[in-house]
Amino acid sequence: SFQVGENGRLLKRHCEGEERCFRRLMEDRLSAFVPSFHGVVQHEGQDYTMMDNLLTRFHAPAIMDCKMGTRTYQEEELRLARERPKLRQDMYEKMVAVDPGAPTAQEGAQRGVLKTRYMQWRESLSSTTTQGFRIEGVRKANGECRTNFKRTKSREQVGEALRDFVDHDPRTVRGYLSRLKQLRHTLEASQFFRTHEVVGSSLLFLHDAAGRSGVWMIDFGKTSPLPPPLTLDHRTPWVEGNREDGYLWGLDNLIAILTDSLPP
Ligand code: 4IP
Ligand code: MN
Repeated sequence: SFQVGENGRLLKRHCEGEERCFRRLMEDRLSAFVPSFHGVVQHEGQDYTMMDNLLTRFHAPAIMDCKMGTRTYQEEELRLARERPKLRQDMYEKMVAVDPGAPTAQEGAQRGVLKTRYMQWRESLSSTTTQGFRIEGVRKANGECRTNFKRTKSREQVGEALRDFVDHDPRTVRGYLSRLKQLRHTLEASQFFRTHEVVGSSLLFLHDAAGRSGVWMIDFGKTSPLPPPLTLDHRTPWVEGNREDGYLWGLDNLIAILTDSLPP
């Protein structure tokens, strides 16, 4: 759903909610942590969101995508699942491929699972539930790609994957830590962040051999404004109805795990 556009721009399949987030984010103090938004364009009959291609700032970068938060689906999905339950065969198949024992007897007979059930299963299998974030994918500078993090769950497993991503270089870790702490500080003061439920959004990590590194917030397709005067602190545990997403709790854990990976 991505196209590389001209002069360092990226085209992503347009989505109304994401466009609204980008417009608000450009006016927020978080703008330094988000790829710049350049409007919506048409290409071969499709609408695309145009934004900065962050990769062009680096030379052969290593790339990591971490999905933030303890919940990866919107509360709305739960309501839909109750009102109009819809069985997903594709999600049942993705589930069986990872763990043939995961579906219940009923799900096996139906050969289908609800989307929320699938998403919750993915959360508890990975570090989403236990750490408040999960690694979705990594591409090392040498071109080596890994997306098999579905069962990377414990603090130790996550730490090991992070150390491998930075090739055990403490300078790279220090660069990321300083950026992540600035991000945390900015999130805690952001009007946008206080007033939005941020679900399914990722942090994009980039570093290269020249010693450059950076972290940006991406993917706002499932980020939604809260009905005023509701606000979130992004650390309080989620219970249905409170809209909390665990984003900052996850960022706290990510910072702690990276800090622990530094030599004493
Ligand atoms: C995917 O599952 C991700 O959870 C997607 O979330 C989700 O998209 C997909 O739902 C789901 O199939 P795997 O990562 O296990 O393949 P995200 O976009 O946050 O990565 P949405 O955005 O729709 O929840 P479907 O319904 O698009 O298939
Ligand atoms: Mn999505």
